[in-house]
Amino acid sequence: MIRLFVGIPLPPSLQQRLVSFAAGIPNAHWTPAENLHLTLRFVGEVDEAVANSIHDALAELQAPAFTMTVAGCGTFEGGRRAITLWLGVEREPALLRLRDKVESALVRIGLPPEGRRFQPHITLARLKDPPLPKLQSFIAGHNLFRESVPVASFVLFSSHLGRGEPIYTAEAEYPLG
Ligand code: 3AM
Repeated sequence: MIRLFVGIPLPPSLQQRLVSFAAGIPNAHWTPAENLHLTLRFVGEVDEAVANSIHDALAELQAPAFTMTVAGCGTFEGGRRAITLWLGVEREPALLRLRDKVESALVRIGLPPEGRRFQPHITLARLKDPPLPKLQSFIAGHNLFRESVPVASFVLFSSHLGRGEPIYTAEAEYPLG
């Protein structure tokens, strides 16, 4: 079995820039630079045959290259206390269409549809019980961040969960036209 997700990696220069934000909130678990990405579609554990059909389906997908804009900062509330701290990604039509095409391609080959609304974001940290003033000041300090990057491909990542950080590996990369 292999744990997969479809995403857009960030250029190393932007990863380095974002990882430099990782300060000011006690007990935050910050995403390491190399793991900073945009998830288009989480897949989960699948066997090798399904992984191969996912790859074939994604390889056939056609969509244009576009510019992705990272802007804004916010949180998702998780279970009782877990909080995801993120930078937003603008909901531009080309990104939403790519996400829809990925979703349709995966559903066509028999994967269950994604039940959750697509909220494009880059996870900066996972927080447990953060002191609210520190969290608010982090958000206020980063909410005006804005950076656009060209997106010329998307990637099928595997995710290996171990004791430490998950290890994301680009299993295949699909060019955008
Ligand atoms: O891109 P982010 O960090 O928001 O949280 C996981 C990460 O999201 C998410 O998939 C991305 C790559 O691992 N993820 C992990 N398990 C998940 C699940 N069961 C999940 N998303 C939805 N359902």
